[in-house]
Amino acid sequence: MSSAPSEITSASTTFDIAAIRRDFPLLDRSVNGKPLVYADNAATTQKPNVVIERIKRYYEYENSNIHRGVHTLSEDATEAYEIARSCVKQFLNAAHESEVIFTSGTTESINLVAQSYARTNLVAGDEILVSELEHHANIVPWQMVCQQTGAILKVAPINDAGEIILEAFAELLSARTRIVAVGHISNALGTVNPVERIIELAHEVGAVVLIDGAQASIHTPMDVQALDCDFYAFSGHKALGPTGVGVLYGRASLLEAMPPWQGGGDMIKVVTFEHTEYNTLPYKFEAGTPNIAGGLGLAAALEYFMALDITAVMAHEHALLNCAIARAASIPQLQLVGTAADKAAVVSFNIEGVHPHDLGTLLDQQGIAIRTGHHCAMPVMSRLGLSGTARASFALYNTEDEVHAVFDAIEKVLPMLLD
Ligand code: C6P
Repeated sequence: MSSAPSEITSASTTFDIAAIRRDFPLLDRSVNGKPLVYADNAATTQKPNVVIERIKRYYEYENSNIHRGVHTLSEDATEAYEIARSCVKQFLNAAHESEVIFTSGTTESINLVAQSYARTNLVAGDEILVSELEHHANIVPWQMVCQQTGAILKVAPINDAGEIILEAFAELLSARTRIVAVGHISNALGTVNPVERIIELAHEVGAVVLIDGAQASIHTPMDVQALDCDFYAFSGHKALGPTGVGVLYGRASLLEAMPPWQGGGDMIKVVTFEHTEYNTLPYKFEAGTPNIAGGLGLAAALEYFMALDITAVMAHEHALLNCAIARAASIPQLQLVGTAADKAAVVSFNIEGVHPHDLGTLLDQQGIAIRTGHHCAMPVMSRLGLSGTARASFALYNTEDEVHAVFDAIEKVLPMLLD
């Protein structure tokens, strides 16, 4: 590759919260005249300088289409994109680069499996098993496949704490179960699901397992080979990377046998009007010009993350969770929603007599960003008898002071809301 004008470096190679915060320029801004407290990381994370710079460098210096040109720019961009794929492979601990398919995000990754694997392999009477916790992106694509094939969608129940009831899950498994699709971590409640056990149980009945890792990618150790899942989906933008790019990991033996989902350039070897020969993996599933800058930005994000002490990151996020739970417990009107034993740093709650949107709006005036509503998980809300919640979700760059700021602000606006 030709050398770039400047090398991109990251300040933090270990877990140093002050250094980490300096890497994220947006955290410095104020909102409504107050210092920003960004607690909406389950919706999307902020981006470190290395990601912003990587995308800028691509457009300033390297912009070219990939897998097509013989000129230097195109060859360089192609090489960079394939290095980005290797970086994702390393992040996931996939066995091979060909098992890493770039998509536009978790939603597209799940739809790809639904339309390529499930639509062609399932017949009427087959079953797809999801859980009550799922995000709409891990429900609706399966409902669509059920309509197309006559397969049946089964739903594993949760308990009042927001945990999948494993015994009930196991009872729903049978020889008819062809696909199990569950989230690694619930976006609405923060529950960390026992995916290792779920995968084991599903494999015992011969089902193929897709894990929706949108909320897990940078919040739990990642190893698709140790998990032994068949498919794993995640989004770049929830993993410190850009929007519009994501990943589908698939076991090579399954991907090989699956037909392409979309047709177009790059996913073919030979095209005639009589016959088209498809490309090899992973290109068979990457029709058209991909989000090249997005792929490079995602790799920069994952490299940044992998350079950190991941055990320390997890411990830090756990401390934030414990701090949030303790503060929540000190507000009598506040009711936590989702009290699983194993939780990520996502705290969902309601305040008696207060609409979550009203709370979110008043917190925004204090510079605090949280999400309110059903969190694209309406079935879990209805299971818990709620129309929505307020949700504070934290990431590696949040501090305990910020957790306190969220709850201090709730205490401050509460009298106005209850008036
Ligand atoms: N959850 C949230 O605020 P996309 O939009 O494709 O990047 O991710 C979809 C998705 C799938 N599964 C889970 C578990 C998710 O949390 C999300 C996105 C965001 O909770 C936006 S609704």
